[in-house]
Amino acid sequence: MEQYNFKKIEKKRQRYWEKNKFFLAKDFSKKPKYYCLVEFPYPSAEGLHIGHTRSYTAMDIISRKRRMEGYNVLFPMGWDAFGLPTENYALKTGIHPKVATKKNTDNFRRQLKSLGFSFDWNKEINTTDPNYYKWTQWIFLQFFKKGLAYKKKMPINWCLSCKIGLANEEVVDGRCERCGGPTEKREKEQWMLAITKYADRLLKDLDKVDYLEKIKIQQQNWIGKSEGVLIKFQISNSKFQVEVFTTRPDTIFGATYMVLASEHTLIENLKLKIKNYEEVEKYIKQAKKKSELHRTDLAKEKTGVELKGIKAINPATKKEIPIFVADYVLSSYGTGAIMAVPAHDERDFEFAKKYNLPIKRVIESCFMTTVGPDAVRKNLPFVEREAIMAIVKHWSEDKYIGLKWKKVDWQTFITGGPENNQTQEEAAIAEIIEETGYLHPKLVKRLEKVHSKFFHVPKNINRFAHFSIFYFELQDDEQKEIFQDDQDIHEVVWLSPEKMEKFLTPESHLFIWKEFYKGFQIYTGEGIMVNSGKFDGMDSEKAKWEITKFVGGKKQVQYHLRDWIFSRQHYWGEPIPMIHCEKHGWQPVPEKDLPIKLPEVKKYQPTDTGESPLANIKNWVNIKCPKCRGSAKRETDTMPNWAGSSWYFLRYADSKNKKILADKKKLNYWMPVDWYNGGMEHTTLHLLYSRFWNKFLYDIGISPVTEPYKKRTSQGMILGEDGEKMSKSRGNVVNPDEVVRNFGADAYRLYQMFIGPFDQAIPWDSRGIEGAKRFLNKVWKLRSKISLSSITDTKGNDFRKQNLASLETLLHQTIKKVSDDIEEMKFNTAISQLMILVNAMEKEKQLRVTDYSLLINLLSPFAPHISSELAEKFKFKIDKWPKYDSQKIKEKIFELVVQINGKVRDRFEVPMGISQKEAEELTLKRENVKKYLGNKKVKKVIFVPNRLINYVCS
Ligand code: ANZ
Repeated sequence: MEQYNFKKIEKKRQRYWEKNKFFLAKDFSKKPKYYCLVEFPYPSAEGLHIGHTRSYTAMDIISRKRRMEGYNVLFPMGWDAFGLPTENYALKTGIHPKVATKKNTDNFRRQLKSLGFSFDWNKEINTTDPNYYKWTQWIFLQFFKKGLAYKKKMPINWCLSCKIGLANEEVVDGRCERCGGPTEKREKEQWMLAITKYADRLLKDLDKVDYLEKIKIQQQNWIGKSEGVLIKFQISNSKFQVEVFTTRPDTIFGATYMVLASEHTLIENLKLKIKNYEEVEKYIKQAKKKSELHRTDLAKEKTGVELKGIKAINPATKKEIPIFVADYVLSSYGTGAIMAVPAHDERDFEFAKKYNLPIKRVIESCFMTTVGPDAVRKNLPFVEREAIMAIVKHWSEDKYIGLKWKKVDWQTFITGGPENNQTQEEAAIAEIIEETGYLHPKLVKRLEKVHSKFFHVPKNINRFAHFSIFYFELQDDEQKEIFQDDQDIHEVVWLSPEKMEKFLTPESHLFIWKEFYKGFQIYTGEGIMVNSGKFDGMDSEKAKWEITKFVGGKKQVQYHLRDWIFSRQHYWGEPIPMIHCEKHGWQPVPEKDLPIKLPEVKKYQPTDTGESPLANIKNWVNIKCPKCRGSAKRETDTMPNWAGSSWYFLRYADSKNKKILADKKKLNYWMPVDWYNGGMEHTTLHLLYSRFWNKFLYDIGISPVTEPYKKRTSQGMILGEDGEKMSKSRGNVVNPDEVVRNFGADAYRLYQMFIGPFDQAIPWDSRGIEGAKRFLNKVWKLRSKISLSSITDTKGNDFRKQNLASLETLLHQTIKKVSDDIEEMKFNTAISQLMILVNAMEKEKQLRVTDYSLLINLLSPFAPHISSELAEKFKFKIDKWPKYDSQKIKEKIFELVVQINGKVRDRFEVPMGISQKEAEELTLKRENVKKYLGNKKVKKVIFVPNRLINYVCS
């Protein structure tokens, strides 16, 4: 039989779609609008990557489904075409980036079309087109006018081989992300965009959008809102003060030293007083070479140098403390200086251990149980109590007593509470004797107090216990008998230190054990104040603000997000439309002069001073000041890669407009984007930058919405067959063109969606694509079974009654599953369900054309070419998404209850409507029924159709 000829058919269908303008998004329509967006690609010379097409196929499926559901869909495509590889290519070959870009975009467009994506090509945009970047420049001018674009000297990462400034995220392990060459820090005047002014709104408005939870969390972390306080520390015998930013003012009594970032001005200011300045200077030079990520990495060994000759005064204890310079403190965060509290901060702890600095506990730990039988009950108040805990050692071995509770899943030390006039020590001894019978414990040591909040199961209360902790050694093995009551509650076990660590269930007991056996344990949580003067005994959360007042600190909200360095010393980027006049400083290019086009250059090499190659074109650079007409110079820096993609979703609404960024009415109609899918690697930068630009454009009345994307999802990566990231150097890249040539676009699309869960990284498997092709051939072959007219076979029987599990149920189940799965991006399970349906259809002798058309409609978003061809052949349409009938979904089976003398002995599923005879036949084969009937004589059988069967026996 004829095989599905994808080569012929796919081309034919693509021509048909194009001719009939099927994917045109109409501005304004009676239909509801739906805006589907995928990240537009950087048109590299290598052509389309398989990673691109995973996202595009997914959103093409959504777009096609939405059209069938009656939406007016906008699904656009364009080119994010500024970027370093094209510039590097120009450097090597002398070919103008414009020429290379044209060639690459033509290739990308051809590839995308060959895959049958339903993009509306009328909306195509290109960020390197002056008609487009005119508006990128215009937006920059608006930022400048509102004071949100400013110039600042910044330490930037400098790539020694590309000779260009890099953003932090473009430096990986101290090397340039693009060329892999070494980088160093340099100070340079840069244009900055004040994204931090929008930090709070960017954070808060995450509540308004439907993003995958992991995406929201990444955005929150990147913004990194931190509420703390600023506190000033006086430098002894000097007029200088150093201000620190801390989120834990409650720990200030434990601040035993202070650390400055290498760039801190105090070092320069007190140069003459610092006795070991040379050593300090050497250290600072080294630190500059390290990236921020490297410097703040918890696992990296801490280094630093003390500033000998100067001291700071802790404003709480009034004591002098040493000052260090260390690279784990960053100049770009907070104030670039910290008070170090080694007892309660991990990095400070590491540092203090290494340099032998005092570690002073000022917060007693407090543990709250949140899971398990002793989890604190939310609605109950706490009953506070002084309590004791005892660690008891064996009289001759290195073993310790643990209590294994019998009624609850608890494994603890000996605990209890002082009664009447008992001292804590007496109480501890009494508990030991009571609970273990051992008569001669000797107190060896008292440990630090620990507090614990838990639900006391036996007493049925929320307990807030303040444990005094004692360490005893048994003098001998003399033991009295333990009361039965105590024996019923718990069992006494002897444990080696290793076993003890695994044995203890409450976190607080484990903490105590580690502190006892391994030494000082750092504690970073909230707790009860200690060693803090008048604040002792206070809850640390409350003490935060009391202490802030006490030391004259002030509240401060800090963000990890930094302002965006917006200058690059490239050629192939949008020129920044600014003019510098000696008299009038930075002046914006008049809007009527936009776009400032990229001039032709002879050499794409950056200048030796690190300026962009534009700096060499004197007749372009030299210009009149727009204010005084005096001589002035153009800015020669260009914008970063991220500029054009920060607002492209708006331009799609009106991509050809020459007068304004986009027509207001069209923006009102299309915005916001209803569903945006893209890579997780763009979650923190592109997503945040574009949300920021949109908010700004909203503020100045351009964008109609405060949030550009209603919904954001993300795909996993497709790896090479070897399970590694696809890369040219590994030789594991799958070329989409080749796959389309050998298997067809439909098989490619189908396989890509079937390969595994959409959000997970999955290796490509060339056998898998064969399977996809076979499946499509099966669908194609089903044609021979189609009966166009009747549902009866030649003998006049309704052939659909031939199978009990009727196709109808499966069809409706499939409609439901495929519909739901597409919405949840579970494309792989949707396809599995289609496969089940096709297998069932293969077993039928004949198929109704209406049933076949349902299958093809459901398949059409995944494999649109074959579906469209079959629809034409059998004269049905692909224009309505199938609906299921919830009645028909229900399996036509029920659970038959089997009773013997009125007692339920079995239940199992049988087809609806079976007769008593059929039910008896089936039940008598069942093991349970056989067992309970045994040799009994059945006197009577009661059968309730579609419910139960009861054997009445003698
Ligand atoms: C004392 C302290 C005690 C701190 C303690 C923490 C725990 P987030 O939450 O990220 O804002 N810090 C402040 N500025 C810093 C800088 N420039 N470089 C490195 N570390 C810096 O973190 C705030 C905490 O990070 C601050 O609170 C400070 O250490 C440290 F038990 O102050 B903390």
